Amino acid sequence: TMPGWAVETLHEDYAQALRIATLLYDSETEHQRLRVFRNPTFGRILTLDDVVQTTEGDEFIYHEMMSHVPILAHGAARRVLIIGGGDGGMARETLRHASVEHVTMVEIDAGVVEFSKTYLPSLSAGAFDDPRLNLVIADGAEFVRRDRESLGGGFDVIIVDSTDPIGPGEVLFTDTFYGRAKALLNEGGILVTQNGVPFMQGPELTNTMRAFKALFRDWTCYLATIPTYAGGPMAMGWGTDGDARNVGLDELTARFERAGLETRYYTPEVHKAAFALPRYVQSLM
Ligand code: AG3
Repeated sequence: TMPGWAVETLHEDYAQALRIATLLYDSETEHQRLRVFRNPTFGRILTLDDVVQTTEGDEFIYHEMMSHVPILAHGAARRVLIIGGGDGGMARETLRHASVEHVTMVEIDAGVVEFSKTYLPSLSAGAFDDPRLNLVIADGAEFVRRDRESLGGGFDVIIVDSTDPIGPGEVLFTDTFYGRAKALLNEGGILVTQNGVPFMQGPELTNTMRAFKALFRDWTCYLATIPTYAGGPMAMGWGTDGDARNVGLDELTARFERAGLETRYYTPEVHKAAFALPRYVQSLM
């Protein structure tokens, strides 16, 4: 053990340690151990079961890339479903799109939402008060069993902002879950998932891509490098029966400007480039 450091042992042979300048919160919720501490480089850091979920310093990369890529690629997304995302960062970025009329966010752990509002207010930045947001405290795997009629319609974009496939998040990586999520997509809808860092968590990507291959006409992953998800770029799974992946740079640029988004990582060029996959990643899918 390293006193004064938060040691993450998500991987068998590799650990990362973050210095705890101030411990702000440490408790067990109904579902997981939740901790928040401050680190001078990354700001406040949220861990669940000792795995880094988000940090004030680098969360923008993850949240911008998981929301703006599918929403701008879709081009007319009105209804978005977020599975997980209790800290509110994904809802915040999604609701930046004036064209998005409705967001349903399904989080299993009310403790994470309540706690994030207090200890990580910059993550949600008011998103929980947006009248377009419908927050549901439920198991995402159960929620997707519902039919679209009972949900007021299908969704144009579904974002799975989960933990890693250990603990409560495990069911969000199954073929059954992906199939049910797909059934809730409108025509041309896009499913985007958090698939870990391929260099460190190869089987996770392989498993999701195998499932997507069977479900979607267009399936792949795209990449973004998030410093505290150590080990190289993270993979975001992408599945759709539409053509959104082929939207050209000029059109994406026009949509981005029309949306008037102020971003810190996302640009239309980064969007296009994120789909360029190194050979070792291709080999996992
Ligand atoms: N959800 C993704 C956590 C992934 C951590 N995994 C890892 N280091 N491989 C984060 C929730 C942010 N809203």
